[in-house]
Amino acid sequence: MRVFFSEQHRLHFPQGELSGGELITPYERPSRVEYILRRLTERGFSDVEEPLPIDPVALHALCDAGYLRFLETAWDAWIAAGHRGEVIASSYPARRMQTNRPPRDIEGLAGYYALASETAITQGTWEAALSSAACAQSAANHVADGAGSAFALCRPPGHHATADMFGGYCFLNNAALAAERLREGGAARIAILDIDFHHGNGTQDIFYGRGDVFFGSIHGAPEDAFPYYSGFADEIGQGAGEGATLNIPLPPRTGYPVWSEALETLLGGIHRFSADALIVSLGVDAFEEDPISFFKLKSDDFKDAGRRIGKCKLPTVFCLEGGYAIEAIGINTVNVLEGFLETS
Ligand code: OKP
Ligand code: ZN
Repeated sequence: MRVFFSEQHRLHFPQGELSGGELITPYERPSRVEYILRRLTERGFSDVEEPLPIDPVALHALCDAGYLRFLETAWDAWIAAGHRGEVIASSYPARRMQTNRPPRDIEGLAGYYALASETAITQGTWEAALSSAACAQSAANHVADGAGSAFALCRPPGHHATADMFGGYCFLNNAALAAERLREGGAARIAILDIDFHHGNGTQDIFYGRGDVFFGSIHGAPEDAFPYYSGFADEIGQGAGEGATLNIPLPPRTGYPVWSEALETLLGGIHRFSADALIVSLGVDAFEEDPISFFKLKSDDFKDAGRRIGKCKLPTVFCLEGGYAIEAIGINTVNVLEGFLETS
């Protein structure tokens, strides 16, 4: 399985994540990918390639133009306004306020394009986000060209990002870009399987009205887990997309017996959808030792999950999402890939 990876991810490393009222060292940090790269090497995944630069046409087809301009210029505007910290949103267009009037002031604009305040924008964020999206796009091109599978080692992650919002450590929706690439490459129907602990609200939002892209997710129930306001079981898609969204929220302390049953339900949905290709939003924060999640999967469970996914026998692009138990992130991620290769 070819791995797509760019060193440019290092350009995004905020000093602060707003957590419990404090600015802490972000969970989503550059060393995450070092652990994954080391494990990939140990396990013989030696085909690691730099992605081609992002295709700007595809990026603009996916995202709001004002949002892209904001991401590109936010840091400079923030500094020019005299702010001394990192770009962190603090005001939001909340219930009954104006959601379609981007303010001129950069502090207001940050909240206009944000969905949460834990995620800071810094000097290199835009370049890093582009490189992450490029990994997903190149991986999808590789699979569209006939490879059975590919792994996009994306950092920063993408599944919380919508066409016009950042947050939850995400800026550009890597999985959505990969899905559109596979569509252009000839796959008529795409399934996105999101096994990250957190609900992939961004991916869901992007495809909510689409009948040609299935989105299925297992995640911590919104009552108890970020992103709190989406991922309920009754969110099933709308219009042409009705029935093409499948959410399985699960409660605190859920272990592999229940989790794997939910996975089988999603895989059944993907089978009935008759997808031609699969994207896996591969977060491994369902791990029992993850510091910001509450599922109880063990490292071996990730291999079994990979085996189950492989049985779909679909061309598959894996996009890295979350996973914050740093010492185990390599083992858990590569376990999914190895399980997949055993059965696919
Ligand atoms: C991103 B991905 C910690 C709360 C963290 C944001 C979580 C983003 C997860 N105090 N809230 O889905 O792994
Ligand atoms: Zn997550």
